[in-house]
Amino acid sequence: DHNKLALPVGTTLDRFIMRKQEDFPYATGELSQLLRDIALAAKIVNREINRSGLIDIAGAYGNRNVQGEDQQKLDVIANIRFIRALRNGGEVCTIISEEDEDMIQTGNDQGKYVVAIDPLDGSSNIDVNVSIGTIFSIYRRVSPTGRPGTSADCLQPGTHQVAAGYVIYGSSTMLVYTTGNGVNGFTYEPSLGEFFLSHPDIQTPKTGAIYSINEGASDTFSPGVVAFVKHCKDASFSARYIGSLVADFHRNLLKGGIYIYPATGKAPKGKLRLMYECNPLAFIVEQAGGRSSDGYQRTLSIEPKDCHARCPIFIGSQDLVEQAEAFMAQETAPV
Ligand code: P6P
Repeated sequence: DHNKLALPVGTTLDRFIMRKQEDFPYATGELSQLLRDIALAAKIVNREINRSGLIDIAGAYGNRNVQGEDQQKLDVIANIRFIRALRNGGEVCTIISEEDEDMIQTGNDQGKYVVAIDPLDGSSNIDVNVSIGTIFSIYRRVSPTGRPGTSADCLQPGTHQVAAGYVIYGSSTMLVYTTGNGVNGFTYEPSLGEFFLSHPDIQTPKTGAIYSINEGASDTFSPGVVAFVKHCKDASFSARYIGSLVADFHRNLLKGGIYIYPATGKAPKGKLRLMYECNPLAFIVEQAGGRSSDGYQRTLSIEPKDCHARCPIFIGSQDLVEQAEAFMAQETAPV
């Protein structure tokens, strides 16, 4: 069918969005506009990041964000840019952001969508030129339009996502997203200011030989995690941990592998956030044929308790996540 009509590599993001919208007979273009708004903000943030070494904006901002972390100026700029783009686009009524404790009301009370976003994840990596990323998740609001969004609009399980994606600001800048019909990757050409389809219909390998986990915390890993990590070593896997979620995730998505941020002594519920880190990446990896859980439960079915809830994450190639889950199940099985 039309949807399976593969658009040629080199198609621009705009044309791709337009052609895909035609596949949705009742689409009225709001989601398409929303995706364009995100791409615009990504271009602006990309430019700021590439200049950050030159202009004195890379240093710590001084005040601390809700995460209690030093707020890098680029964090703040990225947050401002994405919120502004979503506000001006008019399609989004409410935003939850890693950078803000409370829901952000855009004033677009007629907006049908809610966005959860980590505007610049891995910001501690900015000063050392490591790849960083934006992660976003899009939901249809459940409350009636004509008034601001509610917490019920924001606290939906990951299975309710209508779209999710990330931008990786790396050796090249890419936008990777899904609307529930597969995953497509677009590479940014700064000289033209355009994203071009470079990775159509991404399928993550069913298995792999890369494991990504911060073994500095291994003394506090649960027995199931210790056993799975040993299994990876016995199988001569490569250990690859950049310490920047989007970069670690993107490499494993393309090459196969597993990324784990488990419960640790310092992070008893894991460190990563359900709404704007785990759920969007879980949607993407499932659409690419992979798997994501907290070790026991499918990430997408976790009921969010609050906007900034944390959860453990085991995400990547289906076989590896299933193997890790088997070790976690043994751990809880009566000895
Ligand atoms: P740790 C960066 O601060 C981040 O949120 C993710 O991008 C990254 O994967 C993780 O935390 C690294 O955490 O505890 O291993 O330094």
